[in-house]
Amino acid sequence: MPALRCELQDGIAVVTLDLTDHPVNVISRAVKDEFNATFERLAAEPGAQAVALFSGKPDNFIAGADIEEFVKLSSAAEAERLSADGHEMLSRVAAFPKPVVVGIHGACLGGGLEFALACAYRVATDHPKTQLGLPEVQLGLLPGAGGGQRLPRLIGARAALDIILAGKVERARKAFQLGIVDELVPPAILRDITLAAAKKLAGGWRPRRKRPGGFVGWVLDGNPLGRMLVFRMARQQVLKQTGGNYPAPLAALEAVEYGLRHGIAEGLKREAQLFGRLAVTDVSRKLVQIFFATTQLKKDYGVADEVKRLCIVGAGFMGAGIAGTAVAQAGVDVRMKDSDLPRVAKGLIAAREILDDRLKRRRITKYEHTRLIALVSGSDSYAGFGRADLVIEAVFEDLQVKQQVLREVEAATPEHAVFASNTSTIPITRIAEAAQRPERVIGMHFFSPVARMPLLEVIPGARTTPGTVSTAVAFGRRMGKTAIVVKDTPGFWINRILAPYMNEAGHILLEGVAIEEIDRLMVQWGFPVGPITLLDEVGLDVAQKASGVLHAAFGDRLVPAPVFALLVKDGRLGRKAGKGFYKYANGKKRGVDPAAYALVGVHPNGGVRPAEILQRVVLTMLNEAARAVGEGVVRSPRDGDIGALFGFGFPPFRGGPLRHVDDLGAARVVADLERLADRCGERFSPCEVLQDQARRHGKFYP
Ligand code: T1G
Repeated sequence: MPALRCELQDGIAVVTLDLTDHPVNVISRAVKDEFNATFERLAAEPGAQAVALFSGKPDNFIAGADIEEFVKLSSAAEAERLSADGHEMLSRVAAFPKPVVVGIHGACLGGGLEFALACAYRVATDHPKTQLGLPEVQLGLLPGAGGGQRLPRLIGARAALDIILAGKVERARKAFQLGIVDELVPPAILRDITLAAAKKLAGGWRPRRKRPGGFVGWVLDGNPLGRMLVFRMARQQVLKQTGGNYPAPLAALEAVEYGLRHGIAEGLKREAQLFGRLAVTDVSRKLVQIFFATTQLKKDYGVADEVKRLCIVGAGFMGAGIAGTAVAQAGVDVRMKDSDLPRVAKGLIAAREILDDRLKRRRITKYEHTRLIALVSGSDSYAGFGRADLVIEAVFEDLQVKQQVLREVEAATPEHAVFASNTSTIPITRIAEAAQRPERVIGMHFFSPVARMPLLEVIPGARTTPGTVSTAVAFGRRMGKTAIVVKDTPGFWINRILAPYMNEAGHILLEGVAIEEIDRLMVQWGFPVGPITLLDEVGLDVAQKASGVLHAAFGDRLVPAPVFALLVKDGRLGRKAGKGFYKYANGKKRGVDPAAYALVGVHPNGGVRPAEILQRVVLTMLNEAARAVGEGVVRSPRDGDIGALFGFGFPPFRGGPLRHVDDLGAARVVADLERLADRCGERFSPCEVLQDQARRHGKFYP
């Protein structure tokens, strides 16, 4: 079926793009050929004074170039050719002898936005589904169809770099404020306004656009010295954020700078060369695999019951975080309950702060803020639970307390209501022993802070039904979470593989390695923060409790590092207590607290070599991850890797712990673990899964 439909309407060629065999519009080679043929025909069509392009999809404009296509590219030269073909097509659109106007509704990303940028005029709908951006660096690429050349010239270098280097996607209103979009309209009149603009342009009218980037943009972008300053600062920022592990943002920076210096034609050539090189890197392959894995994950677990009212028991830090995030993301009616009204009031304030933050960052309008605030209510009784579809408890981490809450909730809620526990250490099956309806009991383990951490672990108990799993997963997704279903075993997935990683950091600290050195090495390896900083963020009391549960369940392999207990005893709970391994003041980290060393009875003396630190901290996690996969803790290596990436920032360019085992090779991992076991103790003995893979030359991703 052709992707383009074309009809003449009152002197305007109305072109509709609709890939009927694909859920979203993408620009593939075939679509490119159709565009070229169509524009060639329209150039000679006397009945067409202008072109107006729309998407035939209900809520998707163009999702970019066809990712499926460029993952098949085998050489840089081939990828460079693909990019150059895109340039040829869009240069034809940009130089088209008649005005080309696009009416954008839905996602307009990557090559889709690059197509729109080549057009003469852009109209977009003011709708949450209408998002515009150049997310290519998220795939280890750079905008390969002229985005790095046209966007800086439209909105200024700084604003363009802000979008390109972070792979940002902006809502339509922001895109309009930046000048990417010329008109912002309600969906109902998108077609009319777009056709009217095409008519006006056909009659010779031209839009008056503000200077790209405004006065400051003119000063900085408009002269070599200003531009050099902008690019130097941008380069420093990229290196600081990526640690040099991600080549794409630096390449994108080079393409933009080169084009501004040597003109669009030369810029496009450099862009194609750089795109070619990036497209065949291992980093890009890994990031594209993550995109497809997360996309597939969205499809698992079938159809769920609609949750219209969420109730939350426990208005503390986690409960309020869940409430605020649920309202902000899912726009659902939320009722919080705690034992007394002062606690409820505190929870409501904390939940509201999440909405206030969204308003402050212009993620929502004042009207939306007011509407969402009205959705959150609270009480010190179960009043209002009679209409609950889902109840999430976030009360004190104690089995009896949770079972009592479960009994009370079942008495107050309808038969169909799902009861979810936010527990991080107690088996769901144990909690469900107190249930009248154990099939509706499940775990929904959120990570702190709920508003920012993207992962949700969904844990079915022994008698939880698939429908309950689907409801919990679907609602987690409505909250903007990436949900993985994990087995009801101690520590579930994230805490299970983080525990040995954190323990090993504690052991290495006791061997005289400085706290900053341990954290620096792991950040350099690709983590967002080091293990010691992570302990302070999570809370040392929480870490101690979780590692105690794992030690009890899995034996000495996971014995907690003694340092945790020593700091907890001294009230050093981490950031939330203003002190842990680091000191904190006014919410900011103020460096390592020397008193922490005194407390654990060690003074940094250099200790273990960096290479060994890395090996011990990383391999102990890989070993536990392989073991847990073998026990079925996660449903697939894909889920385990996605969980580690979204749960605690395992370096995406390494693909996840299981992909990393594949890259290293099981035989090498086993040999290294055996050497560490000889030197540092039994906790490093390679698990059976790895030994078996080493023997069979097997892989987690065959
Ligand atoms: N190419 C191929 N398939 C794509 C695709 C793409 N660009 N985008 C989505 N799909 C598939 C996806 O795999 C899934 O397939 C289905 O569409 C629905 O996706 C030259 C080089 C657009 C916001 O990075 O962010 O342009 O599993 O479940 O939740 O400079 O998809 O159903 O068979 O995610 O409604 C840049 C990636 C490409 C955007 C829609 N573009 N896509 O979300 O649906 S590189 C992107 C998304 C590029 C140029 C460069 C989202 C979405 P299946 P979905 P959704």
